[in-house]
Amino acid sequence: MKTILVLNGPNLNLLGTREPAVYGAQTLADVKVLCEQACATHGLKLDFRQTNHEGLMVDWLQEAGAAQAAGTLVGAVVNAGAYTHTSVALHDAIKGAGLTVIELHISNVHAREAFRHHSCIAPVAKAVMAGFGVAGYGLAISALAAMA
Ligand code: CA2
Repeated sequence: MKTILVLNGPNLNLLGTREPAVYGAQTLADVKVLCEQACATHGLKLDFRQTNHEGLMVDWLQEAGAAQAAGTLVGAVVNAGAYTHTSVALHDAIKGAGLTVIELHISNVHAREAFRHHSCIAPVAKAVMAGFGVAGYGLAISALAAMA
């Protein structure tokens, strides 16, 4: 059974505690359950992670690239949070690892502040999803499953 990595970046541990108008009321634990159900539907295993640390995201992306190359991982759904808009390190990690990534945002970043319109990750992502709320995680997993 192959695995899908769902990787969440900074502040996403706060999901459901503040800004419900932007991010909804569901917690990250709720999102994990949603992802587990989506993976189970497609006969896939889930590896669900969150960190506030950019370097740890780089480490995990490198490991995921190696797992994909070894045939045990389909790819990754990555919500890099604010690092999306700033991190050349994440861009380089995804590119260097040869990892299949779906960039995901809960909110429609293009309907928000201008600084959220640029993504360092989009050029090295297979696809980009934004604005579907947390339901986007399930949609992204289905899209990756179709590539398994
Ligand atoms: O819409 C998304 O998923 C974002 O990736 C979320 C990031 C933001 O910096 C991106 O521009 C768009 C922020 C995640 C912070 O999440 C919070 C949730 C509840 C309370 C506080 C922060």
